[in-house]
Amino acid sequence: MAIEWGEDGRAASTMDPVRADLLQQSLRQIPLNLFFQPSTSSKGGKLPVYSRAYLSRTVAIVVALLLTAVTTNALAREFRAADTQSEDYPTVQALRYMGQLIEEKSGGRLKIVVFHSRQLGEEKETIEQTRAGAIDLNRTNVALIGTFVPAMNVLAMPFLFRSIEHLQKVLDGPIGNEILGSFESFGFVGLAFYDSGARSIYNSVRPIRSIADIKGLRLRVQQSELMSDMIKALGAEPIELPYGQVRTGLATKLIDGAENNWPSFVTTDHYKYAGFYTLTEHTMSPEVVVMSRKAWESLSPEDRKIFREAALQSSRFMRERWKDLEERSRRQAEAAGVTIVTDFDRRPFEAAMTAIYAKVQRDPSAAELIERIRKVD
Ligand code: GTR
Repeated sequence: MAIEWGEDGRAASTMDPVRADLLQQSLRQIPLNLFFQPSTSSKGGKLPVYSRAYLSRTVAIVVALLLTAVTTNALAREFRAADTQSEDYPTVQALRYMGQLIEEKSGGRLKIVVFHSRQLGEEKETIEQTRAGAIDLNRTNVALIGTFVPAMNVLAMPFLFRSIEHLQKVLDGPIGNEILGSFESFGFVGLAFYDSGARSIYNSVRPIRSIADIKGLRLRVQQSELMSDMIKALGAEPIELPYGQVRTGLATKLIDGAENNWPSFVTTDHYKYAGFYTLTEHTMSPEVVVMSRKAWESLSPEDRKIFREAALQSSRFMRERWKDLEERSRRQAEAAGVTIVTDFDRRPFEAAMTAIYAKVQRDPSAAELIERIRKVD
């Protein structure tokens, strides 16, 4: 009997439960097959007789199969990673790159399978599943995971970072490390931050040049109380929708607009429905790669090191691709006729955020973190 191998070269028992079951069934069939072994000494209605050599060969095969199954199972492991973005988006590419590094460094024992384009569900659901341990890794935006890990909301605060350089300095330094370290009590392990540029407001109704132009617009926000509060404070009506429903929302006029960075605005086709993009750059909420604590606890200290290093390297990989994509996306939107408003009065936008800060700063640790971030120059 031949061992059944998966497409990726692993024994069937390390694959999904259906395949493992198939292997077990075939193992169970071996002794039964003995009764049908043609034997020269078995004639007429007599019971078959087996040679010692035949029996010991069969036992050896069974033992070898079981050993292969057990050892491969103990060593090789596949981790499921979720990302809402499409296959060619840099976050997905970066996760795949992380997977390659992990596979190489572990000699093929550890692999990552990336489920992009919301294959495992919308972002909020996948975060819940990651916390529960049903998904091993997740690349999410901090605004979404802020509902579960409060320090993440701080990174999504409007007008907190003075520039992308300021943001990067914070994330690459001790504060970034500390924040990544704060995930554990919430069921996650923070591995690395990914770039996401700045988010700006776009809509299909009118160019926004002043805060008055926003009044009354129905603007989609991520499923985040902070983001809803922010849009409300600007005088618009926030509509919380999962990422995958925004395009239809714009096409059917359920919403007038939304807010996002250049690559998301373009790769999702939102730019085809919302022709006015104002460079509000109201938040620079980065992306974060987290692992479920359950998966993390199952790793040896050496394997944890492999994951951490690979995540860090993938974040550099991501950074190299991001700037270029941002620029290309902006040019694509411009070429398609999107009006880009750069001359708008920013101060009233910032002033409108006072109540948001007051609410978040009620938590002393958030207040302290905001202060420390502001002091980084
Ligand atoms: C993108 C981000 C996604 C998702 C999306 C959204 O910039 O990469 O993870 O949060 O925004 O607006 O839902």
